[in-house]
Amino acid sequence: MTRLSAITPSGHAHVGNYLGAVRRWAREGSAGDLYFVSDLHAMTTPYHPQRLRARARELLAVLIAAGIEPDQVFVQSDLIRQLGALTWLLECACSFGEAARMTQFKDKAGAEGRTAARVGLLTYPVLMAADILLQGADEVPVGDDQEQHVELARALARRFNSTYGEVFVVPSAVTPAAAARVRDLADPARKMDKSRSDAVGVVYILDDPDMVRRKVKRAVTDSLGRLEYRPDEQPGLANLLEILAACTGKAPREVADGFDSYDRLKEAVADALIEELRPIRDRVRGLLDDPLELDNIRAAGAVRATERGSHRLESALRLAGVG
Ligand code: AQP
Repeated sequence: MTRLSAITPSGHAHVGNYLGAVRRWAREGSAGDLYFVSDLHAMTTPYHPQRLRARARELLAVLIAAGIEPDQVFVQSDLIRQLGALTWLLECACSFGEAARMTQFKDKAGAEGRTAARVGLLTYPVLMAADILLQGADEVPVGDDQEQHVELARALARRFNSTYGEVFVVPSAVTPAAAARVRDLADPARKMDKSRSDAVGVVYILDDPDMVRRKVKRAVTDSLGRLEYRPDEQPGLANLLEILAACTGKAPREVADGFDSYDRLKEAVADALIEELRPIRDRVRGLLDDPLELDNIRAAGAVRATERGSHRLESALRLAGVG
């Protein structure tokens, strides 16, 4: 059984990525799982090439530092030739209407105006289908926002299999067990985001302890002065309680009982986050300072993922009458 998950280098990794995804992958994943840095997905909107390269490297280091086995990781663009070929086959099996009705496309292209949007923004769900189908993933854990993309991958796999011949595993979308949805400390109405330009409410994995403390101290709460876990009425406070709960393994309500002031709670959240992130940050820095180790992990991951997908791609090309 293969489960496939990814993280996009659209910015520096933050505590939401860590508590909500990467730490769980490391702790709860199984040996057959695959994790990749989806750098090609970070190109659908304007981006900076050197920054993309550096962030892809940083995220690969984060996966390893969090405890994911090096033989389970790879970087997407290391498979760009295979993925490019498979994406084309799948694009030729995908209708314009199917791609254009993806909610994410409508949301993101809506902001820019559809005609100005990059074609890659329209077609990246097909690239995502290629990511999944090339590796023969059985399951793809996704949040609500990505479920539609896995549906597309299922539809394309079925269509290709029935039109040209059986080659692809039809994947399922699985909903991961509820995880902390970490919200922005400065704006608890929004989730913590990598690509946010204003970083005051985003705690990055690589932030030093002083910075973490400063951001937590400035976290928006409320003027009610009630130390209770009430996410609807007190979202900022609830976010802090959830973060502390995720770091201590307790329930947010239980955490709330231990404090009598917002300031003390913030101190405790800052302490817990600093300790939670310290070993990860140290290991990420170590990996970034030792390019050889990270290069070796990356190169081995590329070979494994390429080999894993090559027979499927060869069969698909043959069945499609090309190559
Ligand atoms: N705030 C969050 N709380 C909990 N989990 C989160 N994830 C992202 N933000 C939070 C989870 O991290 C994994 C990798 O995320 P992604 O690279 O697919 O990025 P994303 O979901 O689009 O959100 P980001 O990290 O904030 O990036 P941008 O700014 O580009 O949207 C996923 O499992 C995700 O659920």
